[in-house]
Amino acid sequence: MDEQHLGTCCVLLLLLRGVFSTSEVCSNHLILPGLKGDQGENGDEGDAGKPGKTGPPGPKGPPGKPGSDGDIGIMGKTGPPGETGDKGFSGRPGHAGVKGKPGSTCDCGRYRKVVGQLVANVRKLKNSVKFVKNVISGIKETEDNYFLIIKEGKSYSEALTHCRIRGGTLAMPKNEETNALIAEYLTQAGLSRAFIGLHDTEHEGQFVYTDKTPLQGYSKWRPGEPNNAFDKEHCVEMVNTGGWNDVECDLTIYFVCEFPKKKRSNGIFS
Ligand code: MAN
Ligand code: CA
Repeated sequence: MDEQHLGTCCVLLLLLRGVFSTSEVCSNHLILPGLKGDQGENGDEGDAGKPGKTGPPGPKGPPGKPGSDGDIGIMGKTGPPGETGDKGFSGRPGHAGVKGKPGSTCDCGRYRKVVGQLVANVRKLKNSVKFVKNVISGIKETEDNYFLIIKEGKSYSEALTHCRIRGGTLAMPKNEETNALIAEYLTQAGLSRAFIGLHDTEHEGQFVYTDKTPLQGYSKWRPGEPNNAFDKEHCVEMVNTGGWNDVECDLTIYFVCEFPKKKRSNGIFS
């Protein structure tokens, strides 16, 4: 092979560099370095760098402006009372009073006492007149008793006292004959109701007469009575049909007294 062919062969070999090893192909030949290539293109811009470390804290800032005023607080507790003030000045003397009546030589205290007694007696007399007026206006009787309607509104206990201080008690109808007589009496007097002497103030539901005796096989309760309405009814009224109803003892209504014609065996009127 001539020198020209040898050169051509080596150029080809150079082109094949990177595919085959030159030392293997051209081991017996001189291999010259090629020309320096053109400058390469600039590379792409690199990625953003990693964030830097947190710096040290900055210097302390200036103090802020004072805030606006707060709301007014709740009123405090009342303080303890102060000490008593000094006594005021005396007022000016008042005008002179009117001249008194001429004095007497009597023992006035004694007369005043007598007048007081007279006033009390007049009051008693007035009550007696009222009672007698009632008697005159009508009285009913059975074999054993007189019955009298008292047209004065009183509570049960006041009514009972009224009858007792006159020697009687509240009416105690213990049989149909007496009950019917009192009922007729109420109707004639134009009354619709009146207290009679029956109550259960000591034991609820156990009615006794004012002489403390229990019902004696006779009663005249209206239908549905006694019902102790509102748990407050412990005294008894009779209505003008003769029926009985338990009512409040504090009611103020007329009432019927009963007076025995003769003393009872124990010597008291009961
Ligand atoms: C009604 C009834 C009676 C009761 C009176 C009270 O008439 O309930 O039983 O005594 O009311 O006013
Ligand atoms: Ca009742």
